[in-house]
Amino acid sequence: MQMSRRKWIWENLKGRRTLYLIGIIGAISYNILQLTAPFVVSRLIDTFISGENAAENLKNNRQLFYTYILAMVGLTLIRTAIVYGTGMTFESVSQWFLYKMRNFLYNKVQRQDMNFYNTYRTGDLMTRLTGDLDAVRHMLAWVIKTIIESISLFTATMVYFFIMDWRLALTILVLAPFILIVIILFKNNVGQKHRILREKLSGLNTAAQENISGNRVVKAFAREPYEIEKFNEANKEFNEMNKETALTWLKFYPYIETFASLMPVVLLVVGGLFMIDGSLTVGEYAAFSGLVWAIANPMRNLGGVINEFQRFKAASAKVMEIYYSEAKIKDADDALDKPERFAGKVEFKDVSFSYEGSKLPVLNNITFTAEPGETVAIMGETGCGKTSLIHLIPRFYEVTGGQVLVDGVDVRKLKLQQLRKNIGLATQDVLLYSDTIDGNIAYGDEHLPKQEVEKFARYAAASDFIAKMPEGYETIVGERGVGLSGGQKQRISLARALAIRPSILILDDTTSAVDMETEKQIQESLKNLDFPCTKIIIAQRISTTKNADKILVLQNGRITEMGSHEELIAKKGYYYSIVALQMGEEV
Ligand code: DUT
Ligand code: MG
Repeated sequence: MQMSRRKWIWENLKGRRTLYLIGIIGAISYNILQLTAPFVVSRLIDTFISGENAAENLKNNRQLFYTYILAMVGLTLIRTAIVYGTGMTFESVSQWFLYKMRNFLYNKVQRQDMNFYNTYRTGDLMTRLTGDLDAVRHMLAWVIKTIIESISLFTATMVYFFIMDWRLALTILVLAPFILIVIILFKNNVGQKHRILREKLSGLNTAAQENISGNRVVKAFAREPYEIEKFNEANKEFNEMNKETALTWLKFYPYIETFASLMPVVLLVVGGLFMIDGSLTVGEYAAFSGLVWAIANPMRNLGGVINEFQRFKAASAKVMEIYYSEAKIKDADDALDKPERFAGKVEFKDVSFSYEGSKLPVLNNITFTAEPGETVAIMGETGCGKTSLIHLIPRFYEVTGGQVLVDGVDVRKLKLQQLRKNIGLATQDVLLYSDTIDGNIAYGDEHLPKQEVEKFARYAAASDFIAKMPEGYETIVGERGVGLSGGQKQRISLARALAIRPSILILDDTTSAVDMETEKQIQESLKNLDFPCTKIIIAQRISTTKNADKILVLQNGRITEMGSHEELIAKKGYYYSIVALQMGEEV
């Protein structure tokens, strides 16, 4: 359940609440201390300069004079110390909050399911974890502090004025409502703008992120000018919205400024009149004129505070959305604990599946079993649902009908972590990290000894080309595997999948980009792995499928043929036609 903004912040300040409250108290106290200097000055003036016995006091009561001066210096020092301490407190609490929250959100994002990643754009997520989160920190560090400062200064001064002369204080309250009205108008006006501004920033980040990571496509199509123009467009929109938001304040500012500047004038005139008619002493008038800024400044600050607050509101909504997002696919409360290695039996029972938001079923009535140690090959034309099918085994998506069972247990009843640790998956579009080849292969098991890394590279027929690289296993591959060929990347990704010694190995077209000879080599080592393993292999080549224990032919999301190589040839259906086609090609 989503809490209100205030509760959310308070909840997440747990651990630093006391410190934060100390900061707030600090801000209140140093603002009250602002009054001491004018107060002491008024005492000084009335006692030693303009009061009835001023001359006499100055002569006989030097002691008191020095006390006043010392008090003023002392209080100023104390005040400075408090200002410093308070600033440090707000800064450290807000930085602590930022750090904690960013880790928490990153964690959240990491644990989301596929649907989440299909919904949110990377650039938008990045904006939430950086700019938006920083706006929340700014709220904690600056906005709240400024609000506290303004309110306490204003209130303290008002109380002091009331004590000095209530009529004078009332004069201020007559002007205040005008300022308030302007402020409310401004708030409504600027809030909407901040929401749009925030979307524009996210759009800008998304444009940059997509263009940079997709730069090879951009280059291939020589679309740089188009992309630059597109970015320029996003940049311009952001820039214009930014200007518009800033201008909103400039539109309201003159009114606030007029009232804020008018206030001292009115006060000084009214105060002057009171002094002339004797109800205000010269000292009091001095204190009072020395404090009119303490009334005017908080009014001036209000605009900035409200502006920042609206920015916070827009940003925090985005941050809180991620904060409260829940992965739909997660461990069931009564999930089975199965810490031991799985046997590797995979069963589909009348499974149907469609992607969220689309009614069209991608898979229908899929039923088959892969016994532990068996090899099941899946074949079928592009778009028939092969990748969708294998993604149901590690429970990347939830079935819409039927059941997927691993070791006889519905995957929805297994712990995700335990289930996925038993599955080695080499995906269709290979993603490698900017790390060494060694680091990429050992991704699933960081303590994998070097000989093991090399062994799995050998299994994946990758050791030869790795040996030829300048720094061998220590060669750093660029972002997403730049610097390697498609087939090389596939082989590293295969070695990575093997390196966790999975009970279930899933290969999604993993050898599509390697040559026939290398593929034969890979098939050979997959047959002779030194650990038991069920293999589910999506492949287009007969050379891969023919040795499988079972071949599934998928057409339009349905299994239309199932059996061994020989059985399916005898059937003279789709599989047979593919065999004929590929044999013809090979000879
Ligand atoms: N599909 C979606 N959303 C996705 C992925 C796929 O709607 O996130 C659709 C596209 C396609 C169908 O599901 O019509 C099956 O896609 P899949 O990727 O499973 O097809 P494939 O058999 O793996 O095709 P290929 O051989 O091209 O990899
Ligand atoms: Mg696919």
